[in-house]
Amino acid sequence: MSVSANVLEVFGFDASLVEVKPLGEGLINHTYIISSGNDAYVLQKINTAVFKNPDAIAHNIQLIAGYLAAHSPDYYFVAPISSVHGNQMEYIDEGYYRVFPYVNGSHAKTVVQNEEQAFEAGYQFGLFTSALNGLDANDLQITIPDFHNLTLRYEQFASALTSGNQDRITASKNQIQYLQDHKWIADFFETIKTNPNFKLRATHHDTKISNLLFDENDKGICVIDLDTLMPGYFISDLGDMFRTYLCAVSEEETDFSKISVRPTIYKAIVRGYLKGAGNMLSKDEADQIYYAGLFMIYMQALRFLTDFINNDVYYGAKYSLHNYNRASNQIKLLEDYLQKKETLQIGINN
Ligand code: GN1
Ligand code: MG
Repeated sequence: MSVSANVLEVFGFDASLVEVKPLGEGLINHTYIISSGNDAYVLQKINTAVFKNPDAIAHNIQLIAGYLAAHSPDYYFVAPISSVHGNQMEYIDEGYYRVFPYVNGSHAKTVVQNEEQAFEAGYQFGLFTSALNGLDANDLQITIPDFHNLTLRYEQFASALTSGNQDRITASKNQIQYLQDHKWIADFFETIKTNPNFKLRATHHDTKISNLLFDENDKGICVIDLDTLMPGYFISDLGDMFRTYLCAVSEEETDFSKISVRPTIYKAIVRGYLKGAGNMLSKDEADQIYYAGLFMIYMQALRFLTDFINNDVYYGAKYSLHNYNRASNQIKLLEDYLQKKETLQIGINN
């Protein structure tokens, strides 16, 4: 995929004067870095198979940019730049695009290397949600309906088992059994949905480490990738940090002997998150800090395996067993997370 001169021009760039290169490892949107003299920008093409209403994304970003400017003027927020037509999102040659300024001196990480980084990320994502605590989450539009509705994710998995690729179902027999045996994780989510003490909050929904920009001293600068910002529960954000920071290798790792939960990182995430979140969480919410990890790791295992069984229609695959391996990786992570439950909770006040 390359970027047409037309797209660049709509955002005020002269295609003959800039350099455009792919950026990052996101599975859903296409991201590029535009170098223009001493300045750099990040261009994204929105995947409209996933985000069926890209204007909802633009609406949400504008809403929180205004809210943060009014209520937390010191909060560092990177808003998209306007096109030559004054829009933050443009429909060009059958695609939706937007451009952010590149934050100078920033870098993104793909894995968490130490407790300091885990603390910093926990802190930044906690701060983000608490800065938006006074915003009525229902004013945000829903960019992907039922995105983290674990009940529905389980149903999608169950229906893939009846309509999906039979060879792939046979090949995943053990993984299917494991996920069925752990359906109680999805069932527990039902009690959260009906508990009035679980607040619907402005939730990021994709708190992997690459969605936080760090400076050269490894201090967090700001959170990025706000496409899935919408009403949700805190367990999505805290849980995705557990899912993606606890282990020293990512969901792409196929040597499963390397998959292990690091209790010191768990504690650092929780300490950072609670510092950023302040006293935002209710008692019922704080009681489910450990569950947040079960919720997200289990959901990601379900989503990868469902996609494998459905011939990789959602995530795509670089090789035939790609989503099978990703699902197996997440199951291994879940096993270790369950096994270390006691150790993780020692010294954590919940
Ligand atoms: C997708 O595209 P990316 O990497 O930002 C997915 C997340 C998954 C993640 C797994 C919209 O995020 O929910 O956790 O892949 N986003 C969407 O790597 O489905
Ligand atoms: Mg994302």
